[in-house]
Amino acid sequence: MLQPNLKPINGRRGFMKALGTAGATAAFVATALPKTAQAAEASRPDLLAGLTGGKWDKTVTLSTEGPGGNPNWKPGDSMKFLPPAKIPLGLATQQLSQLPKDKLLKMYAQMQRIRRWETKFKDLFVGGEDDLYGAFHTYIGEEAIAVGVMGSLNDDDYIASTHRGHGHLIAKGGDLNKMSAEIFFKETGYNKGYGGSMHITDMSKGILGMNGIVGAGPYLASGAALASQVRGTKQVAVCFQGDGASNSPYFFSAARSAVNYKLPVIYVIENNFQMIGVAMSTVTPTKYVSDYVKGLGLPTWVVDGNDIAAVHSVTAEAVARARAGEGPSVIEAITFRWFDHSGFAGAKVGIDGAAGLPYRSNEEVQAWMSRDPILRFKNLMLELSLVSGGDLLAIDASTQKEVDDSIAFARSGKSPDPATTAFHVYATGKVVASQFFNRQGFSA
Ligand SMILES: Cc1ncc(C[n+]2csc(CCOP(=O)(O)OP(=O)(O)O)c2C)c(N)n1
Repeated sequence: MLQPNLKPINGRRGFMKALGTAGATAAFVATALPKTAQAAEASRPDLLAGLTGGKWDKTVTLSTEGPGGNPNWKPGDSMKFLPPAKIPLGLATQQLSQLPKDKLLKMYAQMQRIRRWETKFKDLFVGGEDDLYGAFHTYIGEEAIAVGVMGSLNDDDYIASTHRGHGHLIAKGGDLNKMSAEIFFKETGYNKGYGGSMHITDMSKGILGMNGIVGAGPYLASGAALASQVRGTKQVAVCFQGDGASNSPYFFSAARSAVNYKLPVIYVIENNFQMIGVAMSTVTPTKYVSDYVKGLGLPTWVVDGNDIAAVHSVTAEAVARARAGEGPSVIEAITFRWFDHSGFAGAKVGIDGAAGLPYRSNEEVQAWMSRDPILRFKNLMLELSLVSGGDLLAIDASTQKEVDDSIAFARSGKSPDPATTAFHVYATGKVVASQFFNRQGFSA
């Protein structure tokens, strides 16, 4: 379990000052962040070399502020928090090390797919060679949460995703070709080129959809959990939700009903400290976001979201409870996103992390990047001799090829015919009703 070193935190004043002095143009300041991207594996060890005894061996001041509500905090103070450089050995790593090797490699591959697919799109958006447009919220830096959670789910379990959902989709088995084609708005895409990043859905894989409505997920996942309970299928539903979404009243009311009905649902709060450019602690009166629902009497766990072993382990416990009919639980995973909220301000081709954003410092971004969830997982597996370096390199190459192939697939697709604009938008009442009644064993 993660026990951050809670210290008094910055108030609104410090945050507004940061906003005011940095200004929007600072988003494009030349970056001092490590040159990684395709050469990631080569350059990251250099970054990490400074971790032992170097300046990153201590916590850094977060301009975006950590979990709030500490009774000791005074406006203007700052809070220091950073997870350890290495995944700590303990129960969670023991459990992880007992997984079959092919499962560990699959989890690593899923993390690489997320990282490399989004990095590819970052380079394409920033490079400007393609006619790419629309929102694109990166998940890079948060991969251990989606993959750790999915590692404890079955294929037919449900997930409700968010606007920042590429990682959830990929971890649940989303098709990279169809995802890429959708970003290019091609008719070969998941939404036939009419949805873009934020509406990708794949019911065949239990993916209830990415969703641009912040706070909608708790109801969607709770509804799926109710359906599972009614049908007696033992499927579990997971709701991924940001710290911002967890401030929505929908979260509380969904969790309350889930407790009442003992629904098999798990709310996974991805606490990356930021809601667009607003510091989480400026609107969160409690120490952790998950504290909001503690009074309902359901389990709430806080874990290091960059530690795949911790996420996987706690999810396994939550899933076991849910399948046993013991009801819902909440996992709050502490993490950080490497890029801007949406789009690529401060990002460059071939470089990881966005620099010069007005609401957080480069130092902070770099410190979090040195806690790269993929590198930590990789180092753990090598340290425990669970896999070989060759296994991992082969996955790096094959996932990169999948990503590149998906871009070629997307480019080769056709844009949708405008005459089809109103297709696939509405279902007739009859179709919907017959689907419902058939499922219930009635005829329409
Ligand atoms: C109902 C609703 N209100 C406001 C927005 C605008 N909006 C988009 S993302 C966002 C912040 C979300 O923050 P969080 O839930 O913490 O997720 P994160 O982006 O940090 O992953 C907001 C307010 C929206 N999309 N939907």
